[in-house]
Amino acid sequence: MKYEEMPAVFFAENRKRLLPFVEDKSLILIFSNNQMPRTGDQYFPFRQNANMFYMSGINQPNAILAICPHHPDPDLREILFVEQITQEKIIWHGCKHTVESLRNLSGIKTVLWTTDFETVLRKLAYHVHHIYLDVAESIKFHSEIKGQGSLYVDKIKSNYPLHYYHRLFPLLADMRLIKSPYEIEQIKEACRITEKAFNKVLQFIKPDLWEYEVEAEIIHEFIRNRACCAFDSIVASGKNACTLHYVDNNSKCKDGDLLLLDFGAEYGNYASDLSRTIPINGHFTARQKQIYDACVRVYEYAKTLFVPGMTILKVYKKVSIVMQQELIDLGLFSKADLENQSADYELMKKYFPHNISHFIGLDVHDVGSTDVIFEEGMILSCEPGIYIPEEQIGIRIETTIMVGYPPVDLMPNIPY
Ligand SMILES: [Mn+2]
Repeated sequence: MKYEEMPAVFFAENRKRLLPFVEDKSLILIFSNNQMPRTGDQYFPFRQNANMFYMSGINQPNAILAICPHHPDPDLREILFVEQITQEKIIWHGCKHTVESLRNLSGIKTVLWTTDFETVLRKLAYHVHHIYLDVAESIKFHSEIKGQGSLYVDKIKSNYPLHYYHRLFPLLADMRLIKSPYEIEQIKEACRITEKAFNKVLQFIKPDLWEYEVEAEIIHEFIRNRACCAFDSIVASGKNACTLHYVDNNSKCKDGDLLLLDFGAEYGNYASDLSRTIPINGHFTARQKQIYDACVRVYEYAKTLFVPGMTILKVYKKVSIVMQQELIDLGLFSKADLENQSADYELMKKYFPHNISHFIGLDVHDVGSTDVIFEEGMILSCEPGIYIPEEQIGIRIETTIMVGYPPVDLMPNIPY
């Protein structure tokens, strides 16, 4: 790995912290993400299942973590199954890990081959009543492709039909909400790298560049800082900024237009998320400045709301009141229009159609729903935007922020 590994004690603590939340006589199973085949003999770049990384630090496919806290054999209480390290694999791929280095990385003493999993599983299952399986869950996202855990579910359930089965995902999701000091350091590093890339863009940007040239500057800066993209970078000039997830990045940056950038470095599997909107020629028009300043006022107000006790939903409601007034002042609708709208926020959503925030962590849209009550150490985005397609203007300002009294902007030096 290019980045600094996190200490094994972090992963060991996570495993320990889970135990009070599971039944007595339990077995917990977490699976690596699969390699996703491309065509020919290639795979898409591998990215670990966030839960597997969180509990083991292991960044490779075909690995399984088994935790069986009350097993009579102490050597079987924590087991890491990994793909067998063979001489042939070493010739092709090098010796990325030894059994010893995997032990040091994860803090797990017992490292076995994944091919031994079914045999060992019998020894584990015999001593437990409950089996917790990690299957990815999301309110907003569903994939037809079966990932990691779900491929094992049917087989394990049919081999052990009389055990009690439980969802592991919600337990780990709750744990992942509050970031440990180790995680905060990783995210801060991701933010610092994002800042470097933005400063590069500020020096680089001028009329007639292509959006992909700007994107290339960002990626260049990420890689030379041992990071990658936490998500596909949005480099959207002019009217492209009104397409919220514009990632084509293949238009020319025109003199007089604005450029909306939404990107973030991922460092050691931890994400950051930044949006800035800049004038391509260095100068705002009067109207651009008027809309930009409105967005800045909403942004600065919104940032103060990331305090314990709030929720994303509560932040959204408070921000909406301020945003609605700004949109009225920009002449986009009137107070009377607002009183007559048929549904809450209907008019505002025309110009600010997305949410104000999401959790950030091992995934850029991390675990945590809009009704989770904020506690210190939670990390989120703060991202108001104003999009006016008829004026070909889209503006978003976003930072990565940590809940606290007062909230801590983790990108304090990035200008806006
Ligand atoms: Mn975001």
